[in-house]
Amino acid sequence: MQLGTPLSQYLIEEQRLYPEATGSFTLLMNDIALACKTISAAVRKGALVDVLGNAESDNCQGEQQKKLDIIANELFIKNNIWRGHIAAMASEEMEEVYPIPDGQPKGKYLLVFDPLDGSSNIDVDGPIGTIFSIMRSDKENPTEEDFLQEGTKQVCAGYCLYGPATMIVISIGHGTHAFTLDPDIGEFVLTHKDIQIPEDSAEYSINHANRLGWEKPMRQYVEDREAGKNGPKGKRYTMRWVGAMVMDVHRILMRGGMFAYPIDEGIRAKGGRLRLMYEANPISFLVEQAGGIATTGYQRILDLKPSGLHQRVPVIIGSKNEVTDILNFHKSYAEQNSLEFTHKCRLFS
Ligand code: AFP
Repeated sequence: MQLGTPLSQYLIEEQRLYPEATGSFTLLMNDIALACKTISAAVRKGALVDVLGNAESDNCQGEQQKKLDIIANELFIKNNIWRGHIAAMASEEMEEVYPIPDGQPKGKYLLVFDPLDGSSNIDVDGPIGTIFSIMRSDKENPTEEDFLQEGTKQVCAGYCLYGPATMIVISIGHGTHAFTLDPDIGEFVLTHKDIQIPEDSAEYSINHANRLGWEKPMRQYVEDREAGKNGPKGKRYTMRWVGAMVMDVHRILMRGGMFAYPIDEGIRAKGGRLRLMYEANPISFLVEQAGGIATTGYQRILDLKPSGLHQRVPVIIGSKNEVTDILNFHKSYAEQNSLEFTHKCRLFS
């Protein structure tokens, strides 16, 4: 596949690898791309079309909704509901599964999404994105239980980043590829083929304000990096934090690094900060397909059996050698404190 290939062509060529394919997945992906272009258009106009600011509602997790959260959620539903490729949807903004209404054709896929990740950046003109995950369904009327599949079962994972350029990054299990929206032709074109996250890096991304609540392994990692040239790595590190996971992860896909939203005492009761089904799983799939590691510190994220649509988990992802150091700290900590540690990693020292 050459750089410059349109997303629609990439999808059809992938479809041809499977003679039994009906084309339903290809069409679903085109619908998702259209939804992302529509959201991108609303994001670009910003204050000009009154899409900034708070809505007069909270989402199902008690978080203040932004107008764009609601608009993006509705655009995603509107672009995907009528085509007949989906059995049901679920989103950060909706408490329960959103069924395809009776009378509309239903398909064999489940679509889970965070319509607008990084909402706190909306009003400051910062980067934001949409994250999505597609799984299979063998039911005509799927329930929440049918959505609770391990991340390894995702058929496709991706995000759309609304940054200086709009980019869609996807993996259908054959590497991670990025397509940039060419506004002149209205099409996503392949600009980053088979992304490989560098194994080493001198950049990490974490909300330092939570530091006092972190567990010892995460504090140990950050203290080592803060020590710079005098630390065990013998080099100076840089810290970057955008507050939108899509952007912090995109940087890692482009040039390596480590991103973490680890467990801390302030969020332990909730299980973590980031949501498993529409944040951690799709992002972990993309990262692993690009040669990186994704873990809770103790378990591989993609192996977790979800317990609910809105379950939260600790997330530590990125360059192999950085994340392996963190895993080694967790492994020792788990041994000392009789905690379960199951993440298998061939790089363990
Ligand atoms: P939203 O999904 O509510 O927009 O939150 C964004 C996010 O889940 C993730 O993208 C960021 O990394 C993280 O929250 C930032 O959280 P804090 O800045 O509050 O620590």
